[in-house]
Amino acid sequence: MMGGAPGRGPGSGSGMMQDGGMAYRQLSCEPPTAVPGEVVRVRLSDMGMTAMASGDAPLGMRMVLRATPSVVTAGTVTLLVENLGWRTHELVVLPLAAGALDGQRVPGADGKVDEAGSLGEASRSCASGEGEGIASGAVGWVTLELRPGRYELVCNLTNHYADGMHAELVVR
Ligand SMILES: [Cu+2]
Repeated sequence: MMGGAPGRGPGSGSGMMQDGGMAYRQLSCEPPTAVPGEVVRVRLSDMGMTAMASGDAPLGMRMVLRATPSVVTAGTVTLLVENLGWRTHELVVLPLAAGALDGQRVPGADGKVDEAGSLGEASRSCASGEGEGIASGAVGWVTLELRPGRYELVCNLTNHYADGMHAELVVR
């Protein structure tokens, strides 16, 4: 629990005032200053336009997953993931089949894609590895040993893949 008494302060009461409603969130925690291997910075965002973004996302919402750089050298790679959106997100690393492009997977009835062959994920707030998701405004990270190949970085929360949260990562 963060400091501050409940029911006090400008955030209480009805509605939430947000300066510049479309602005990215301020990050609530800092990524580690030193991580192993080559660093890929991943930014997750959504155009929720509201701080009340709970429940499953609808199809057709615009969501973005961007990775920089998109090409790295084989070996130790740390994915540093910033959730700049209003919703909880995550990052899962999947192999990309020869000839396939990112975004071509077909989600199941649950709005998620098959995670078979997953190499790992960053889905904890302010921590490394797998958890319950990276909260809005938080950072997560994961360090992986990646062989040469093509990978797809996805957010696999319900409907997020179909809403645009995928990007290719090439390992040489
Ligand atoms: Cu997401």
